Amino acid sequence: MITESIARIDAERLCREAKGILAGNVLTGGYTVPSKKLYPYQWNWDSGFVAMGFAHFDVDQAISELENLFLGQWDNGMLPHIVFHSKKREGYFPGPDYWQSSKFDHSSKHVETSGITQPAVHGFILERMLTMAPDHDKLIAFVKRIFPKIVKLHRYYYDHRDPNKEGLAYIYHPWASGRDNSPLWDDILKSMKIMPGDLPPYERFDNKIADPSERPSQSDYDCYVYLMELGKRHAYMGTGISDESPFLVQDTLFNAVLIKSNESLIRLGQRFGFDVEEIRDWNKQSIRAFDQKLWVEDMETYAPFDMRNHRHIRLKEIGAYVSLFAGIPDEKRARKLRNNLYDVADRPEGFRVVPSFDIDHWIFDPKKYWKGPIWPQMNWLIYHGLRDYGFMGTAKRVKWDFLDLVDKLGFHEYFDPRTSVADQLEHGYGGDHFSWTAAVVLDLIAD
Ligand code: 2M8
Repeated sequence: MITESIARIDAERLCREAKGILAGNVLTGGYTVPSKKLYPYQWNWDSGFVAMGFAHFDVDQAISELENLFLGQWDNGMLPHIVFHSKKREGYFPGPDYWQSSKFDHSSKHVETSGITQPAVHGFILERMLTMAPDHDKLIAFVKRIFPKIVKLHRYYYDHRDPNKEGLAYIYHPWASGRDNSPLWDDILKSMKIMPGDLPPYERFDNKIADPSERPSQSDYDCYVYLMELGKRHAYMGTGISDESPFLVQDTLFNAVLIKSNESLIRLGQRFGFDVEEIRDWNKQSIRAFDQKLWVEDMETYAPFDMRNHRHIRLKEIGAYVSLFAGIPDEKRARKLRNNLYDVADRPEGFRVVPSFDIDHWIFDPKKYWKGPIWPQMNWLIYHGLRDYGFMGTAKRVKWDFLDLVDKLGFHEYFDPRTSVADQLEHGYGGDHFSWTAAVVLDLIAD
């Protein structure tokens, strides 16, 4: 039996601080950075959660957040993972000078951006914003304006990222998964043959701002740059990428988020008089393909599929649980997923949920970025998934473990899942004054 930990938190103080952090991370122009020092531009899925956070106390800013993000949408529909509104070069690598997006005809005509994408949270975020301010005229007008842009983004995935027309979109860079250095990608990255001259000279920025022991390794970074070079060679689109990329993955989290957003678009479209037949067709096929292709019975979980090597990536990790949020598994599979969580939460050695990677695997590292720590937006996604399936005890545990961590350790980017350690630490890991942490705190407390 899972033991519920309803933490005693100072909700009023947390909300006050969360609002202050969000407001403090808004830059001129009306968009929000994830964390001023570490991520000094606008990030894609971060901004989705940020818009949800703002919708609790400043709907105008929530709208401005997504308006600004979609200025970066490419003419082909792709929504990049970073939008560089500011001309100021912040020293960030890879910055606008590296990506050179404006060289390509099908890129955004408004701003410079990166050339890869991130999970498409915008559909369900929009629906959530609307539940907070259902009669807000400006928000309703905005929903009508942005709806076709989100559909265009989804169409890009189905037209350009699904070569076999299976209903599952691929990613060709770990950063597009949102879980940069997850052990999921290790075997593929290790198999990549990088020759002298394949990489341009580059200087990392991230490990100068955050503790290098909490960041991806140098060899991982070389692989990231290799894949960006490959993307750039193919103008960041087209069959060249699916023909050549050693990294070609149908990811769990990425596709579950797409499915959930499709679902929200169907409801929003019906309410505001848009034709939703195309979205219905996509989603029917995607749900079936996800459930059939990504489920690995002997592991009792979903796993990403490595299209280049025609095999599942057989590791237990956090992306699988997002399937609950998307309503994909039947009751039996949902229970199996929930039982995996039980197992982590009830360990005598003491873990908060949800660690981002399998705590029994030798690679598990409770301090290292996506190799083990707890992530705010992931707890939010999993909390809602569990709740929708009626697993209330586990859902509450996911919610309160996270809120308690923020209460004790501050508004950080990610957190140590070990109770013995977390109770002695003075702060969380990675960047501080972190925007999505603040946004998720506001939404979970209000829930
Ligand atoms: C992390 O990713 C960036 C690259 O995009 C990085 O490591 O430099 C990830 O956690 C990603 O999911 C997140 O959107 C981004 C900004 O918070 O940071």
